[in-house]
Amino acid sequence: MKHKLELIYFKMRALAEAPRLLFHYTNIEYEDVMSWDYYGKDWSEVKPNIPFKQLPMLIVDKKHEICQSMAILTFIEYLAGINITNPILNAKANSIMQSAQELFMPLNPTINFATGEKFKKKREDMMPFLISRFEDLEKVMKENGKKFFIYDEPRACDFAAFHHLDLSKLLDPSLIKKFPRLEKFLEDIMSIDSIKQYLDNRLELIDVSVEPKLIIDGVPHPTGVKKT
Ligand SMILES: N[C@@H](CCC(=O)N[C@@H](CS)C(=O)NCC(=O)O)C(=O)O
Repeated sequence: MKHKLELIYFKMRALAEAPRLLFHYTNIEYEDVMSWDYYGKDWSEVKPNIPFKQLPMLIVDKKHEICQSMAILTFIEYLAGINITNPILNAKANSIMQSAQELFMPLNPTINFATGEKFKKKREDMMPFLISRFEDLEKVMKENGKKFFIYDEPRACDFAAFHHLDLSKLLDPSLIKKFPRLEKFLEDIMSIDSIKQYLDNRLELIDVSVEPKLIIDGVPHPTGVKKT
């Protein structure tokens, strides 16, 4: 059964990214919609009525509101029929997804919003955590001996990990280079045709650490939750 799928989000490169990657990988049609375009109102007015008061949210058939990016990812896996049915492997995939997701804070807000000295201080403060988590992820990947975290084909957990590892390049491009197996993982994801196509065409994030903006229809817009 084909559903109408609308992914509601803001002007930032953060938690909608893994669902977008998975939609493209699974070739499932969906629409990206900014919160203000969907609701015709400022986020401050919309927020109190959203199930968990944050985005991304996937609206299914104009009826079902699915919040939480990991729930959205799992839903897409089911829709595509690529959900992991082996309970052990599924649990392992979930632990990878959650461990990747924990990189969200403070990595994503720093890349999307921090500037100047604040950016540098946040980068310095988070580095020990990033290094430790990257080490953990690299170790899991080496131990599993597959091309991706679980199988030789990617699943939701891979796209969650990809997003945060890829974003780290905008924080400090030298960090990922210390983890050759993770770098190879990123290359393998990026070389999938549908993913390459998506990455080549996604909204460009510019002026990170200076005055971050997304280029929308050729026009730079400051990142954030407000219509500009
Ligand atoms: N656990 C949630 C976190 C969602 C989240 O932090 N959303 C942020 C943007 S990335 C948000 O809605 N910010 C606006 C607000 O909190 O008012 C998820 O994984 O989806």
